[in-house]
Amino acid sequence: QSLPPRRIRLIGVPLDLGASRRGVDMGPSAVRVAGLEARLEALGHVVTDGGNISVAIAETKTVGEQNARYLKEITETCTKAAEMVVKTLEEGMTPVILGGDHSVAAGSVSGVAEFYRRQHQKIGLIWIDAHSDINTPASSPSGNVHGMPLAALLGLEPASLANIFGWSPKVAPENTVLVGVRDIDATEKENIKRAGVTEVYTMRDIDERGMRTVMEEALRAAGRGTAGYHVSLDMDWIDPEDAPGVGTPVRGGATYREAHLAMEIIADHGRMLSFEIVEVNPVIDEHNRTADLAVELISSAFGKKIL
Ligand code: 5AB
Ligand code: MN
Ligand code: MN
Ligand code: MN
Repeated sequence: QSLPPRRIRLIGVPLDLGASRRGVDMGPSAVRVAGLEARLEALGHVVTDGGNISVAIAETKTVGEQNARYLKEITETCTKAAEMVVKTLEEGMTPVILGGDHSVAAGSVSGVAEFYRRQHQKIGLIWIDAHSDINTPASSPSGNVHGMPLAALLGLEPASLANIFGWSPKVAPENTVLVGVRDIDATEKENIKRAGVTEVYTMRDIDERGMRTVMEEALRAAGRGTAGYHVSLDMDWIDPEDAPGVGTPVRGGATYREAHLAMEIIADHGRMLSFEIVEVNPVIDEHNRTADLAVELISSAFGKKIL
């Protein structure tokens, strides 16, 4: 349609070690089965499926430290994902990462940041989620690493995730934007301050000011002085009525239409560098509805228009 066609590489990361509910490792498969490649190609994009990054399974590993469970294995997987993202960008393609639990973002965002750093450019980050994912091992109530990737990317902890490619932070706080949050741990509020993130748009902001205004402000902040931004979309952002297949559902999320509008606005702005969809859990989904919605939202972010 109206957006210039892109060359897209799908990168599956069947990781569930970061979450306590099992099954998000089947997320990449569910999103593929829902027809992602064909839907993106119907929009004029050229899509190659890069397959999956290899991931350890819980049954063959030990938990490690209880305050950051499976951190070693998660770091290995995130590092591989980061390298694949760099390679994809070097080849002139747009990475679309299919999670997996949200800890994969520590890898994908590191990859995008590394690629642009080599060109002396910064990147922005749009974090769309019911949660703020800014716990550290010390602050986490669960020890689940999928609640920590944003802390790592902003240069807090876990250190092994923060230091992928040997440097940190991967994103500046002023270019990091949270959208749709509604369940933030008390300890995370401290970490948001500590990291210096001010661009936090809660569900209340969306209720009061509307998705349009919120997205315009969010994209402006993420885009200021950067090459563009990575979009990290946690499906639990959407109301569980429409996206039941997620491990940590929270009532009061974005509606079907609001979610589409946000993606359409991202497409209109044309500055998205890479995209990722995480936390689709087929084990608790209803007839693949959440994966179907994920495909619809990715299509909107890549230029699908009603007319
Ligand atoms: B998700 C919680 N804050 O740290 C924690 O789904 C939930 O990637 C984290 O946003 C949710 O365990 C992680 C209570
Ligand atoms: Mn193809
Ligand atoms: Mn998340
Ligand atoms: Mn979440």
